[in-house]
Amino acid sequence: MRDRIVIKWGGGLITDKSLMCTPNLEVLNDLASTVAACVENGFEVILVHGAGSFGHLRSKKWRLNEGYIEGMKRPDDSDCTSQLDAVHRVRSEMLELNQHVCEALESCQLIPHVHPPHTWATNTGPDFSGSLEGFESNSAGTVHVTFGDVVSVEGEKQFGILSGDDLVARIAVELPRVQRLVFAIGGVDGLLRVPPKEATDEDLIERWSPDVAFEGIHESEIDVTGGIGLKASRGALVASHDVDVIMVNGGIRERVMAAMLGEPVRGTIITKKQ
Ligand code: IP8
Repeated sequence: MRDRIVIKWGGGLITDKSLMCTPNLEVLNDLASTVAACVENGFEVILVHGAGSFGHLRSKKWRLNEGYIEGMKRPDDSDCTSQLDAVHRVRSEMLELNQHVCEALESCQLIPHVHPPHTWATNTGPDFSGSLEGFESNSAGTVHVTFGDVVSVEGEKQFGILSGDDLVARIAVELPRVQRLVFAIGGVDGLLRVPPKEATDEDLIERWSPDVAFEGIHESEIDVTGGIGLKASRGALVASHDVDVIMVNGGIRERVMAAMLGEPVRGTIITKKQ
């Protein structure tokens, strides 16, 4: 039985967040090679990816994170006719991003087994519903893959956004033999003491627990989920179940590789509340 590593590829890392539906193919290929190397080292890898410009922009415009809004007016310059139309569009755009992810994995001889959340999960947040049984099976070279998505929500809301950060939390806690959870994020080395624009190398928080303050940019005008703060809080939740959790700069292949293999690396180790 092989040990498992759960990795989250941030949406801001694998897409150009400012341009609608634009993947970052170079980064995807680099990241896929780290998964292949881990599999060669005898680990099972479960991959969860974020949405970036494939999910957040349209979801924000149509306020999909708030659920169904009776009589919502069509926003200016939208090519969708209603919130429900936007739900379908975001789901299909997420499948499109996932296709890029799968192609990168396949080019490294890996076999992706995809679980789109809207087909098996309901409700949002860390206690969302849905069986994780599908992620249990594993044959050599297979990588289970899932991603942040628009899912059905019980009651008046009807739908909502399930973040990949909530998916990794449940997967890392509930599946057996998970050794580590790695967050590969875009543009920063980990959690910082000062805003990223002002930060020097010394401002990286190397070991973080929820009682330590940090500064992170949350692009609330773009993001419909919780940005780096959500990763930190879900990371601490996972750490409280004795799974190692680390956040690294996903743009640097060697760091992602080292983090996945549990080797010392520049980044932020996340621990439970002290
Ligand atoms: O980027 C968000 O997932 P995240 C999913 O993992 C959508 O938070 C559809 C915006």
